[in-house]
Amino acid sequence: MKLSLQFRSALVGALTVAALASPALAAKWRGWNIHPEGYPNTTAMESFSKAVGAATGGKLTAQVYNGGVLGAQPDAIEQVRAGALDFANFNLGPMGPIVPMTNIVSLPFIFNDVTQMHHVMDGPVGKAFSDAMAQKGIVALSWFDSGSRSFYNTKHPIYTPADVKGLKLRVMDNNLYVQMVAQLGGNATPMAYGEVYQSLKTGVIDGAENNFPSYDSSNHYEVAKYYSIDNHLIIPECLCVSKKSWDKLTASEQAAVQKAAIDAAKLQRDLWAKQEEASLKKVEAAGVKVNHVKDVAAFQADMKPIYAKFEKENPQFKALIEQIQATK
Ligand code: GTR
Repeated sequence: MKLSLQFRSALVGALTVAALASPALAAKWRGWNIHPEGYPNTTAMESFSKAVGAATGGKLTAQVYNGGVLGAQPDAIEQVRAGALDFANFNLGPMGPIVPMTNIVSLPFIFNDVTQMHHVMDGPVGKAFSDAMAQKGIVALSWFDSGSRSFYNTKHPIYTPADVKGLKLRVMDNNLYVQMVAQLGGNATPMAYGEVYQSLKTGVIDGAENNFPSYDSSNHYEVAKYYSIDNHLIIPECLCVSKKSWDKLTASEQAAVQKAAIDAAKLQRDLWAKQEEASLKKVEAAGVKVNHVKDVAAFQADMKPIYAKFEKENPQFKALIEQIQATK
């Protein structure tokens, strides 16, 4: 009895390895990543690539191209949908125009803190988002951290909404951010991430908004020396796979890729927390003036019309918004 059980489990083990090592088709996946070497997301994407190769005995290879060399984020999202790219680390900000439900996380101040965002994304709301994304051809396998975003600029610290007045600020490609800056009296310019450094340097824009690790790794801190913490956006990111590529995998390959994505997200979240501190120290040492805005409530109050408009135009998302707000 004992022997036959051992034999059974050895057989199951051997079958699993055989299944993983024999995909329906050998495939070479290409992945999009906007960040440079050493950034937490890059390290996590590289570990995902390695794990996928190892788990499939090299039949499925997943090569990630870093630094945004495969193009700007909105284009990359379209390419993943079309199956021209196989996987990516996307921010849900530029996902909004394609998957309207994900616009909910682009409502300024929707999350109080990162812990609440985790609880939301790891629960039913996260599941609703991934279902909506899958319908648009994007399979979200795990959620990465992206900290919280605040404004930085070349002119002066921002303490009150009045300090935003007249500033030309770069935003990601989503009309909600244009509205957000307009509500504070600034002028928003949607622009590709890769163009921001030069635009800050030449004065085409006065500022932008991002988390500390991106402000650091993009070198924006070298040219825009005032970083003012208001934490207006806490946007989750995904490790996503093209549905076209995903559907070609066997069930056991999908399980292996899913596990690699969950492991990559755990690694990313660990590295993220450390990187936030390291980047803050680095930019301060480089002469950046970091300040907290005086009254976050004043910024939040200015966002009320955005919520009213969004809720009027998207009554179908009311319940989800309330679910998020009720999550601790
Ligand atoms: C970063 C994010 C990128 C990209 C970038 C941007 O924080 O990780 O995916 O969205 O911001 O501002 O374009």
